[in-house]
Amino acid sequence: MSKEIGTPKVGIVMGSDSDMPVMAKAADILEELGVPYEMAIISAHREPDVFYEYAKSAEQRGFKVIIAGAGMAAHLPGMCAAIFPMPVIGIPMHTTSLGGRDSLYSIVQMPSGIPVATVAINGGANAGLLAAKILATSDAELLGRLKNYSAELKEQVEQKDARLQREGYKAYLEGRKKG
Ligand code: RP5
Repeated sequence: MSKEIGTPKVGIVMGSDSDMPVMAKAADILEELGVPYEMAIISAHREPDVFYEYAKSAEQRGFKVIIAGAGMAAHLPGMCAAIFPMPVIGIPMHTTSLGGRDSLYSIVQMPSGIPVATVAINGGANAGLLAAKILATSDAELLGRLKNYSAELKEQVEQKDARLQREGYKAYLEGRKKG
């Protein structure tokens, strides 16, 4: 369990510490948007009893969304969705053997009745954003922060295009290589 800003509203859970660099991107976004979360490493396969307790108690502990990341035979998100009654967002991990398609198919192909909102392979940041957007449906201040976030993204693209128009593509590419 880790970093908290108030009572955690989002549970971030991963099957192994090898997933942490991707899961950290979800945590970074939630911190930027001021959404309290709790992070845990829990393996559905290696410690099913601990996993069951986590998923079973998540609602009572105040979680409104769970972000679950796993790789290979990635059952953690789907099993969270089977037990936790609110939204579950799944992050398929990139894998060396099958490039993450194993994780993606394991997470996205849920049976009817048990949905997992699956983001891209290694899509940690989008998982954090999606969790925040779900919470923003009943939190006007958070919605405002999300709108500012989107406005900043737009501004970044506009600045890049202005630079391209100013410098031309050759100088632009040189600048990218240097810095
Ligand atoms: C999954 O197996 C984890 O989510 C991880 O992505 C993958 C490999 O785990 P480690 O062998 O690195 O612990 O359960």
